[in-house]
Amino acid sequence: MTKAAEHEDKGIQHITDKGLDRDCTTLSRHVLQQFQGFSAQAQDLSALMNRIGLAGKLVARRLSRAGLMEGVLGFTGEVNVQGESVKKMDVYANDVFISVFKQSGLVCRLASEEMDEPYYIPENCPIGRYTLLYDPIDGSSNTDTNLSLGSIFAIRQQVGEDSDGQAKDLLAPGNNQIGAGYILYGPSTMLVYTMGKGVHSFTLDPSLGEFILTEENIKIPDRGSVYSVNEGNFWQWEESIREYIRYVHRTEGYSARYSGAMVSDIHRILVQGGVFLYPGTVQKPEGKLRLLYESAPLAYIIEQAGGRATTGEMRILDVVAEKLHQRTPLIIGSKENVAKVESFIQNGH
Ligand code: AHM
Ligand code: MG
Repeated sequence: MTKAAEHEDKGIQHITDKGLDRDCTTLSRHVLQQFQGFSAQAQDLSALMNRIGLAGKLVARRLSRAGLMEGVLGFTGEVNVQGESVKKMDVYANDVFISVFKQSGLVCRLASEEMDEPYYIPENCPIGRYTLLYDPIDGSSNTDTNLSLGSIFAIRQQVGEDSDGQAKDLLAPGNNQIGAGYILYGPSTMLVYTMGKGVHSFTLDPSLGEFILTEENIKIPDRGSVYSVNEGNFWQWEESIREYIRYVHRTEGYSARYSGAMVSDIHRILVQGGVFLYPGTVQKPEGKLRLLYESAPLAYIIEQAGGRATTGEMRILDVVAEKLHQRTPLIIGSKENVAKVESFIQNGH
């Protein structure tokens, strides 16, 4: 009996390497295929996504060895523009995105959760037509306990000259994003993106150092059993949100899942259905999450997959920002689940 037959005999299942069984599609090649050609824009966006992938690999590499290195975990002692304590990983990941885009020639401006003002790369500006908005580490509170984290990004085309350096064009609605996505640092590192032609996921193969296509044209289920919200905030919410949660508690078939990193929670919902909520509170009606580099890119992904994202009052992608770090309530996920929350907000039931 051969070794394989012996294993089969013992009921040991063989783990096959999916990548070997089919043509490996890398991230940059996939972007080119999306645009069916080698136009200048297709090449720019392919190079840009490749750079985002590189930033993801650098962050993933550091996270995977965090417990073995000095100076990776914990706080810096600084407070950012949002009034939140900054972690060392927030600073590292923010700098990683800056350094990979410095060499890209494509991006003139970067705007992130960790920087008060947009960061200009003057040497790229004469030719760099794009702006990258990003949250370098989503779910920072998970950093020191080896739990899932994310990065979120949006790509926008620069409009006009931006001569006063105020980047006012970035305040335009999320409909103006030309690409968006996230990187999920979980048991494996995944990158999910859209350029308005469906939602596609990639898994980092660490031995190749490449993001390889995992699933194309992902569709979110119309309804799911998961509701994902920080119920510790119950006492601070408007009555309509409390009523929705009471409804969930008395209805069969719901499961609570909340990880502290919305990239994880929303990825679960993208794949299995359900709803993620970060509502405003009575004291802070705009909630916690930032519109331009958290809510809007995730809304673009979820809408492209057939789901919905709203503030409770209006579609996230229609919101016009007043400032770069504007916050917004977020209700996002499967169509039917989002409609149910909306109904509680708008009609009380
Ligand atoms: P961060 O980018 O500063 O980490 O904040 C965003 C995160 C989300 O990922 C997560 O859903 C939420 O904040 C958790 O906040 P809370 O601890 O208030 O539930
Ligand atoms: Mg964040």
